[in-house]
Amino acid sequence: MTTNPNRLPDSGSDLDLLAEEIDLKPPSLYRVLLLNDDYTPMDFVVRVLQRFFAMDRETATRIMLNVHYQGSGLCGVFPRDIAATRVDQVHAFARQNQHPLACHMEENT
Ligand code: TYC
Repeated sequence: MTTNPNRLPDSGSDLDLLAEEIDLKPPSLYRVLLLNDDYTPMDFVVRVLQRFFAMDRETATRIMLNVHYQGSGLCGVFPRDIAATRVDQVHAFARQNQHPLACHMEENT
């Protein structure tokens, strides 16, 4: 037996993997970004940011204008499943309302 802290609690056999040989990295986080377009109304984008990213109206308006003038803007940083759900929700809501609004996620390296 060993007191090596890199060994898992139930280790003891030579077949055990060192903890560092297993993927113990914390899960990656993902940035969710809104993209500008020429057609989606500004007030709709503000509503999207309030509804799906829990922003107050002032913050949502600031982010929307940032996207409008800069081309894209950060909505939030989330674990992968949550980021993917937010992207899907934004796309579904935009399509229901016939807007081309686009939303992407990318690993937060
Ligand atoms: N550019 C759009 C307009 O002038 C507004 C807009 C802002 C669209 C942000 C998309 O993600 C967006 N109506």
